[in-house]
Amino acid sequence: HPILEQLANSVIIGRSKDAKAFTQQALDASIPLQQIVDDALVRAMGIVGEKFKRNEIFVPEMLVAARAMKESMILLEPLLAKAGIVPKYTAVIGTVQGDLHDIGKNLVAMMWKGANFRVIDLGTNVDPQKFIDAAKQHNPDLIGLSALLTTTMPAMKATVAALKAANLPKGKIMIGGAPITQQFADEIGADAYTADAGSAVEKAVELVG
Ligand code: B1M
Repeated sequence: HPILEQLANSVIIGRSKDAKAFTQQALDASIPLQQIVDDALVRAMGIVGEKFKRNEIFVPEMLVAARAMKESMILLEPLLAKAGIVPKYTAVIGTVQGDLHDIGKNLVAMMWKGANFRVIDLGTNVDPQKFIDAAKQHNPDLIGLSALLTTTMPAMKATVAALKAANLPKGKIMIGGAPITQQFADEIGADAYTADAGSAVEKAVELVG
């Protein structure tokens, strides 16, 4: 649909006002809610993730795209809730204990939302027990851990160990952050490592799908 095409484009280039206006137009044209979400928003954030991965855009562009998506979601969310349309998957995310960096974690969380995940963001400096409590409460399909400091990598290891020991019914563990590597993920038994927010969304869909 041409309106969805325009909505997707305004999200990709991060024009919040346009995103809001095209969302309203799509609603006025009676385009089904799920179609607006899937064909415009999820698709747009997928493209944004791809561009980011290929270094065609950088953090600021990604942030404005996420903000444009948020503007659209402000209009859609109450209608989606009323129609009983809920995100298919749930994710819990947080920055590990001792670590206060949250820009990368927030980007990953926003991209996951763009892929139609319900995201419970525990914030920064999250101790292992808090991850476990949240996992028990929300029964997530995916648990994301972020660490930006070499000194908080042991906290990440401890959190993964604690989550495994908690014997949760489900919940794949994804880790990331500047000092993290695939080798470290293998060492501590995380289910996945991704290097950037674009791959984090691709991998998330692959892990839970
Ligand atoms: Co800090 N800091 N910092 N800092 N800081 C770094 C990380 C550092 C590399 C700077 C340096 O010295 N060159 C260094 C770490 C050195 C090391 O450990 N080897 C460092 C240090 C030392 C510190 C302090 C200790 C400084 C001090 O007080 N002496 C202190 C620690 C505080 C603490 O956490 N306890 C500290 C504090 C801070 C600020 C508060 C000032 C601020 C954070 C603000 C905030 O986050 N709200 C800050 C910042 C901004 C940085 C730098 C400059 C930028 C980090 C960032 O946001 N990058 C950073 C240096 C640098 O990287 N250039 C630095 C942008 C962001 C989009 O990237 O977070 O890597 P990133 O996320 C990426 C990927 O890693 C991945 O996707 C994201 C998007 O592509 N990713 C995931 C991240 N999480 C993921 C999770 C996933 C998957 C992918 O799955 C769940």
